[in-house]
Amino acid sequence: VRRPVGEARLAGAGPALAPAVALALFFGASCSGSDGDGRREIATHVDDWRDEVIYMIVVDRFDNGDPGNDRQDGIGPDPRAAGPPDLARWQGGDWRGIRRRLDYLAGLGVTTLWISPIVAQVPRAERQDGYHGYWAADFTRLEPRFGDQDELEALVDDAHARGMKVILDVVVNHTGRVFAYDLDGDGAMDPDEIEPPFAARAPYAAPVVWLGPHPTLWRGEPTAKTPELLVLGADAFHRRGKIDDFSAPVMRELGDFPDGLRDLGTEDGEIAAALVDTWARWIAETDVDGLRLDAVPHAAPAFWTTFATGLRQRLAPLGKTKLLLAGEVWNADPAEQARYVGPGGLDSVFDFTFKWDVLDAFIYDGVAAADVMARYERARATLALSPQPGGVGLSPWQARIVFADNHDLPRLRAELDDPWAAELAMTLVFTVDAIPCIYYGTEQELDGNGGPRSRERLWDTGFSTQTRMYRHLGRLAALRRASSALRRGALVLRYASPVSARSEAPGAGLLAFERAHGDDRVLVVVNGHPRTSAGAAVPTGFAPGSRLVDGLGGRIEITVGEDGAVPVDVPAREAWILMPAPRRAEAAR
Ligand SMILES: [Ca+2]
Ligand SMILES: [Ca+2]
Ligand SMILES: [Ca+2]
Repeated sequence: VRRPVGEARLAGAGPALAPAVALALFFGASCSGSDGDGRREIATHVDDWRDEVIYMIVVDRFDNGDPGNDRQDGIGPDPRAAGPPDLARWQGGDWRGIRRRLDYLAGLGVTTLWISPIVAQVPRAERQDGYHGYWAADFTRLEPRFGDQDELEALVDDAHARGMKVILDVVVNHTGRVFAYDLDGDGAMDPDEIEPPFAARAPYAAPVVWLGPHPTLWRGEPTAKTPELLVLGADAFHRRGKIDDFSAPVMRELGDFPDGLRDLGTEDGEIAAALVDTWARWIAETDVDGLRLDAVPHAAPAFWTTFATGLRQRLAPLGKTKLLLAGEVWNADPAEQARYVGPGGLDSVFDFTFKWDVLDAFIYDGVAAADVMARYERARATLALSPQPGGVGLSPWQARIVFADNHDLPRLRAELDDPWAAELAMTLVFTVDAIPCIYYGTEQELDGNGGPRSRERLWDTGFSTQTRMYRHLGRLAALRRASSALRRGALVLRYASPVSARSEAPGAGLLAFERAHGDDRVLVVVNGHPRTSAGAAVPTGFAPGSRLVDGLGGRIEITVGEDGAVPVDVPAREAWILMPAPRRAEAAR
């Protein structure tokens, strides 16, 4: 039972690090896939994560499969409301909605669903709702607007039945606004008690006002039938007030996220262990294949080693290996990303270096291909670390996830409303040596410009499979399926123009790289120039005399010269994926 923010009840800042431990009834285990003890069997469903195409879903915005769960406790979309939807508020999407669109996703070539957080939310604040899922009210209950546990398990089972995997989005750094700082001690939340300034030396001494029930974590083995609850009191949180400088290290780790989210004491041994137990249990109950971890730099690096190692140790004996642990490190500096993928840490990061310093720089800003590829090489050298023991079996570089936009950024088409530029960006996402990720709605050419505006309701589009971008992404995914080089081959740079992609010099904007795996080899040639074609003789690893064609369907046919080079002249903002002629017929099948 959750109360809306504002209906406060008072609780002292008691000794909550020795919290009340309560017994909770075991969730009714799903009938499907149970091992006879009532426990669901879990397994590893992935071979090599580099073979995957990830699709990120904001559950509230994808499809509404059950209007009956939209409103809870009087909070949710108003079916009588007229006019355009208020995208800062709940819209009604749910797990059943995703489940009924798996054909649409398979047609796009998606193999892994990354779904926004699943746990119960603080439903409403002044300016927005918890529709996005990043405002946990409790870690041991599911958000009822998204469905119940049977719905979540059914989604995972249906995905697995067609070879798709599911990644859960997880926030451990903070909860939603579960309490206010009661600075004046009047037992109620006042406006200046939501985000008090950062306290550099010690937690606020004032008591807190709880705005709903205390959040809970589970403790114990993930398969225990009667898990213990760890009830989080005020002392489980840092209580330092607001982060107003995200570059200040202490504030970054101990402060509250904007809008009054509450920073959890993840360095505390008991809390860290319970976070491991809680997420091991959710994975054991749902059989999901990986976690996307939110706000990684806001918890201490040592916490992530505890969390990652703990999950692997608990889940491997149950049959769940190759669990992907991929962190959101909101930083273009590869050295910052590398802090969290050292020995025993996370498997992978979302590659913000690629997004900002390579893709955006090259396509949006016209930075010379040679300069962006120098940044790429620096990132490669920094993240070429060992695979995690018991992890996914790939180095952090091989397992990193690349993207052109996401739920926290303006959409691709908002930043540059040019379908050719958008296609070029997605071609690079699908052809560099990383796991590609599509933000939902890219295939419908949505153009929301950041915040709730770029978390549109996908069902308003009608789920057409005939848009230009849907077909482009489908082709790219088919090429990856057909080519182990595109999935697993190392990247070898073959040509990078040293001049700006806005310059009129010959070859300006040209970038070419090759990927090879076994006998399979492809050459990707890209022109980032918005107006003029770019040509050069590009060295290749193909045998002289080989005939190459464009896997993307362009009417290109090129013969490799005696010196192994190919002459190319690529039109403005176009890309070719060159491969031996017979392979094109294979890829098209
Ligand atoms: Ca619904
Ligand atoms: Ca007060
Ligand atoms: Ca923190």
